Amino acid sequence: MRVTLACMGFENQGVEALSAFLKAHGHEVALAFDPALFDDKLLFHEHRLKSLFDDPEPFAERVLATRPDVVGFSVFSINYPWGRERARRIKRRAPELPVVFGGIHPTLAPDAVMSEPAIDHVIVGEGESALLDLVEALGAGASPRALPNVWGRDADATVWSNPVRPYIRDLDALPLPDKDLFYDLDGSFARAFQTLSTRGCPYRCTFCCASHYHRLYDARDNPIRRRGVTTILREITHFRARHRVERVLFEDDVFGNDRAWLREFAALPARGRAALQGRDVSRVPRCRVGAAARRRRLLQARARRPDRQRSRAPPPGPPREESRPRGGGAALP
Ligand code: B12
Ligand code: SF4
Repeated sequence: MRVTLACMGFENQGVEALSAFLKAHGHEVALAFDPALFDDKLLFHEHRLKSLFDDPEPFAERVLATRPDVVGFSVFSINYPWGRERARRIKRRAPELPVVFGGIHPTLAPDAVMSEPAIDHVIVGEGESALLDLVEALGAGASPRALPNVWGRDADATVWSNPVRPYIRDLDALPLPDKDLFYDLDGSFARAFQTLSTRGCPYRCTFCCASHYHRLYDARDNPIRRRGVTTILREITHFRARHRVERVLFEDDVFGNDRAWLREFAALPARGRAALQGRDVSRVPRCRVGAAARRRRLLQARARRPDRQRSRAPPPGPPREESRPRGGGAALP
């Protein structure tokens, strides 16, 4: 089967994982990438210029030109409307072509996504095996009605759904991500090499959608899974040999919260000089909790360095007028 995966704005590790998995099982994958000029939902938004470039029709044509048997959209909440609009255009031109949505937004709100008639299936949670099963069922003309993680719609428009299968525990058994999908399109994607050392987050911050996974999956199924240091090294070495990698960015929700793993990882530059020498390896503080912890550590480090503290202290002398307590009241402790 030929699957076209569609996404916008940025390199997408979910798409890379799905593509690698489908290809490892003998399917063909094409990428339909929309750079979403002037409205990439993160860095650049310029309304007037955006309206010049934001035409869903050519994108739908591009998807159909790849001659897919199945089209999959990967979306967050913020770019779901982008995907929905393009799915509508595709459906208008090719009503029989199955359109599947996956990613964090369909995982959080599958019923809302399924209420869109242009979308035939939603896959919630981890997508590798679920998408493979769905593609193979569709290819064989079999019913996808009982496939775990998969949502769909009957002929009478009744929406059906299935519980999820367990998490993939052994991340090292997965094929390396298909980064060439993006790198062949634009080599500059490789410069900031995005990777992950884990999947999932063990915490349940109420404001964060990562906590939803604790509700979606069996409570006994620990969401955090870790890749081996050797696998990560193999991945970086593999892509560095083919592309110009300048920085390595770890996009984990929680990075390095396992000390034994971290010790092994810390020894990685010594072990893998060919892969990392002279490279800038950083952990992107995606997670606000991670960022807050980092800030706390910085403050603690600063507190231990009195010279730094002094340089930030207000100049000697009486307090400036505006910083005195107002109304003659006592200063708060
Ligand atoms: C890396 C990352 C980024 C990168 C890359 C984004 C990208 N386009 O991929 C950058 C820095 C660019 C980024 C930007 C933003 N991000 Co971000 N990002 C992440 C992060 C940390 C990791 C995502 C990842 O690569 N996961 C690893 C892959 C393997 O997993 P996955 O993506 O979930 O994919 C699996 C399944 O979801 C499923 N799947 C995914 N796609 C599809 C498609 C189909 C067809 C199927 C069947 C299945 C499927 O199968 C995949 C394999 O199992 C997540 C947090 C997280 N843990 O998910 C936040 C997260 C996705 N980001 C978030 C947000 C809010 C943003 C921004 C909107 C931030 C902003 N503007 O302030 C922008 C959006 C930019 C854009 N246009 O995409 C939120 C999304 C919340 C929501 N409800 O949508 C998250 C969940 C963080 C959070 N906890 O709040 N982000
Ligand atoms: S905010 Fe961070 S620590 Fe909290 S649930 Fe989300 S990803 Fe996990």
